[in-house]
Amino acid sequence: MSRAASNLQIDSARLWDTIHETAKFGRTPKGGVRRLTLSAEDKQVRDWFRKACEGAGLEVKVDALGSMFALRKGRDMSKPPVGLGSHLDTQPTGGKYDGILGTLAALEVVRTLNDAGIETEAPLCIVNWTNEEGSRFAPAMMASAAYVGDFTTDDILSRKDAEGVTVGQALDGIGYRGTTPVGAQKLGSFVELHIEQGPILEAEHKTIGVVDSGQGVLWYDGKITGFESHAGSTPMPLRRDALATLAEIVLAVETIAKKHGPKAVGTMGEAVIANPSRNVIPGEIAFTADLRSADDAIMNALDRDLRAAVAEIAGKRKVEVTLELIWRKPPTHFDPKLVDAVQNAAEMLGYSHRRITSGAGHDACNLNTRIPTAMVFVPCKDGVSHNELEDATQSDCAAGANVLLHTVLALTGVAS
Ligand code: HGY
Ligand code: MN
Ligand code: MN
Repeated sequence: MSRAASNLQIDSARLWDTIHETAKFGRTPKGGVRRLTLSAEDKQVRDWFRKACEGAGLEVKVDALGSMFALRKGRDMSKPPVGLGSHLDTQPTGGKYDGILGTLAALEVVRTLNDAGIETEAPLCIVNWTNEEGSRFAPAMMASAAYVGDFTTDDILSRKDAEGVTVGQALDGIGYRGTTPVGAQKLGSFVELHIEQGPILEAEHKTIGVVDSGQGVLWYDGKITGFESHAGSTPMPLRRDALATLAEIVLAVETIAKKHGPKAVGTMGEAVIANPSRNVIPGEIAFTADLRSADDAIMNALDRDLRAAVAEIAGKRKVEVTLELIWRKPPTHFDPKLVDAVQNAAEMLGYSHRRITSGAGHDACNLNTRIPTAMVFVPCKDGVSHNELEDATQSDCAAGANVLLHTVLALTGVAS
């Protein structure tokens, strides 16, 4: 690689500015970002991103699920592009960095190559994946999952949010149902920069996480059907209380996750009481459960134990509980060669680093099922994410972007 390329560093201030400039799209009073996928705020940041990519000389295409692909030509266009990027949608109580850092660092990599007049051998393609978060529409990482063939485009287009709006309608609503078929934009490999969203790197004073694996994910939709009745006149032994049932299930999820820990976690993030009233015993509740482990066998044990606990609680309380496994994402083992390329870049740049497993799911975990993929982590403050307090330092973001830059250059090769 030429001396100019090997000494290349991104423009830290410019990256930092873009992170804080785009944070205004969906900014919350607490300083977070609420930018649900395919919302008006998502449109704002997508429009900004398209303009910035075109301003950097990239050709932007949008696929049928709204994922955005921004292509930088290479000397040899017969080679598949090296992909880099992440997502721009956020959780309802999201922060400025989750997904955004990886997508904007990819733009910064291109801007840095442009400033240096460097042409890569293979082309590059920046990607903003639609609906990584899975908060408004399930499952998470849905567009990259469709890209690798886990779901059909039509299946994903028909997914509905809590208001009954489909993905297709939401895409049309913001003008991002693209004409490129899902999967048509080929990628030869993919590298994603992301904040760790956990406490390890910060606790160990490591700048870079060389991500070699990722937890598997189990998502369930559940429904409890008990019996509405009078809060005052119904004797306790006669009640079929859906909310008391839910309370037991929540504690069962916690107990099961702890039983299989430390390589297991369990969360019940949503519960909706139908027709709630303070003096009516709840009769119907919809809920969701999210269980994860980096170990396939533990995932199976989590599923088995959850089903057994739900059946036992339902029987004891004489209520009906349905539990549907709507998404099973096996654990991820990233491509060893690409993981080594990330580690080599961190070493060449002199950053402290360590191998790490991702607790969170990422689009890279889907891409990895089809093409060589790796991830780069940087610390976030107190390991906090999916919270408006999410924070990171400019120097760590720059370090991650530099590792992304040099990992990508190792994959594309430098023509001039
Ligand atoms: O759920 C996840 O792990 C990701 O943050 N969407
Ligand atoms: Mn993310
Ligand atoms: Mn997230």
